[in-house]
Amino acid sequence: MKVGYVGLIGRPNVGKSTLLNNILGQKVAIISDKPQTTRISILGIKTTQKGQIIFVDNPGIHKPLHRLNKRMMNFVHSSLETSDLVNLLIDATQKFGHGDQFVIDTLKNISTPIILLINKVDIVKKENVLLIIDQYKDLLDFKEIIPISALKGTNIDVLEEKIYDFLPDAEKIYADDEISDQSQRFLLSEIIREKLLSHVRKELPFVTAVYIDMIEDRVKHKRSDASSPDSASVKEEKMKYIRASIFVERDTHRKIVIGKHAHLIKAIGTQARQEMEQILGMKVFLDLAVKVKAKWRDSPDVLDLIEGQ
Ligand SMILES: Nc1nc2c(ncn2[C@@H]2O[C@H](COP(=O)(O)OP(=O)(O)OP(=O)(O)O)[C@@H](O)[C@H]2O)c(=O)[nH]1
Ligand SMILES: [Mg+2]
Repeated sequence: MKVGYVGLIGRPNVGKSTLLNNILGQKVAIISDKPQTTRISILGIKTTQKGQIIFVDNPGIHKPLHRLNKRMMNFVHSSLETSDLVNLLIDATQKFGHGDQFVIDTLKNISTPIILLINKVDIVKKENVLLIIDQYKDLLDFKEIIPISALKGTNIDVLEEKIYDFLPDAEKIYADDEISDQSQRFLLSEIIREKLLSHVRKELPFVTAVYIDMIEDRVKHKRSDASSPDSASVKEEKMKYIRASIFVERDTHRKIVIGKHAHLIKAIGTQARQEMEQILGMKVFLDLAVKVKAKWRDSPDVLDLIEGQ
C-alpha cells in the first residue's frame, strides 16, 4: 500500500478546497469566492485499491496581520513539515504578483517534492497556460506540472495517479470509510459560514466567525390526520435543534449581517438549514444570533473556542 500526506498549498482563493471536495466526491471543506475562506487545516482521506492519500486542505498563504491569520499560517507550516508531497496550486486567471513570490519563497527551503497544479484552466486560453508553465518551470524544482480544473474535474485522475509515485509504502492509517478528521459540529459551523460568505462583501468575510452553541435531539409531535382527535394519529418526528452564534467585530457589522427587516440573516439561516438537513438526514431547527465580539481575531479565547468545535 502507498500511504502518505499530501499538503494542498497556495494563495487564498486558488481552489484548494474545491480540489479536495472534487477528489473526495463529497463536501468536506467549504468554498467561497472570497479569499481566506479556509481557516484551519482539514484532512480529506481518499482510500483506493492502491493505498491511502491523506490530503491536507490548508488556509491560503498570506501575510498575517492578526492572531487569527498567524494561526492560519501555522497550519500551513506544520502541513509543510508533515507532508510527503506538496501540491502547489496556482490560479491561471491571475497575473504573477508579490503574493505568488511570497509563496515561492515559503517553499524554497523545503525538501518535500512539489507538484505544480495550474488550476482554473476551464476559463483560460491554452496559450496562457503554456505561458504560465514557461514562467513557473524554473522557479522551484517541480516534479510535475499539471494543468487542472478543480471545478470541472479536468486531469484530477492524472493527478491522483501521479501522487501515488511520491508516497511511501506503509499500512493504512484510517479506516476505509473515513473521509475526514473534522467533527460534525465544526462542519455545521462551516456551512453557516459558507452561506454567510456568499452574502457579504468588503471586510465582512474577514470579521465574521461562527460558533455552534448547542446541538440537541428533539422530537416533534405531528398530527398526521388533523380531523382526527385520536392520539394514535400523532406521529413523532426526530429533529435537530441547532443554536449558533455569528461573531462580528462591530455593531455596524452586526446590522449588515442581520440586514433590512432581518432578510439577510433569514436567507443565511434558510440556506444553511437546508444543507444541514441533507447532511443529517432529518429536519433541523436552526437558531442564529449575531453577536459583537470586539477584536475577536486577536483573542486567543475566541480562536480556541472556534477551532476546538
Ligand atoms: N472556473 C473555476 N473556478 C474555480 C476552480 N476551482 C475553484 N474555483 C473557484 O475559485 C474560488 C475559490 O475556491 P476555493 O476552493 O474556496 O479556494 P481556496 O484555495 O480553498 O481558498 P482559501 O480557502 O481562501 O485559501 C471559488 O469561487 C471556486 O468556485 C476551477 O477549476 N475553475
Ligand atoms: Mg479553502
